[in-house]
Amino acid sequence: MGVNSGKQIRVILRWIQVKDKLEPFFKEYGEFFFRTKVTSGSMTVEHRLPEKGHWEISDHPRFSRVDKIDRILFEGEPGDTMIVEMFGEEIDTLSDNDHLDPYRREFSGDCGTWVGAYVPSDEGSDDPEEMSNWRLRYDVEVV
Ligand SMILES: [Ca+2]
Ligand SMILES: [Ca+2]
Ligand SMILES: [Ca+2]
Repeated sequence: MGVNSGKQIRVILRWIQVKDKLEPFFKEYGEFFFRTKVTSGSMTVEHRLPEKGHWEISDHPRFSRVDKIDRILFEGEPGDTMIVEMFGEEIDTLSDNDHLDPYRREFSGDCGTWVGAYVPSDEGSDDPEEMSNWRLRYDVEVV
């Protein structure tokens, strides 16, 4: 019996914001898609955002954020640990895609302690959710 047996958690991605469009200065936006991967216990759940195609995202502060994503990345019984990973790519046709910094956060122990909003700029200068070229928010809930 694991410490989290019989419990249910949910991980919900709220928004992402791109700080570098990874395109030449004369292009207004980049063509982005994201992959998410949450591993807990024997379960690994992956998603692509958007499901097909890409989002056009500028790095102008007014147009750099994809809001209200509200996508459930994981729902179920957690194991003793959980690893949340997210990857972003900017699609280029004449060269390899550009990559955003990979995101990773590990949780362990009682899943009650995992509950919260994981946001940029609440953990000082090396906040995991505040990366060099993008930032994000997701929530962990015990259902
Ligand atoms: Ca590019
Ligand atoms: Ca491009
Ligand atoms: Ca944070």
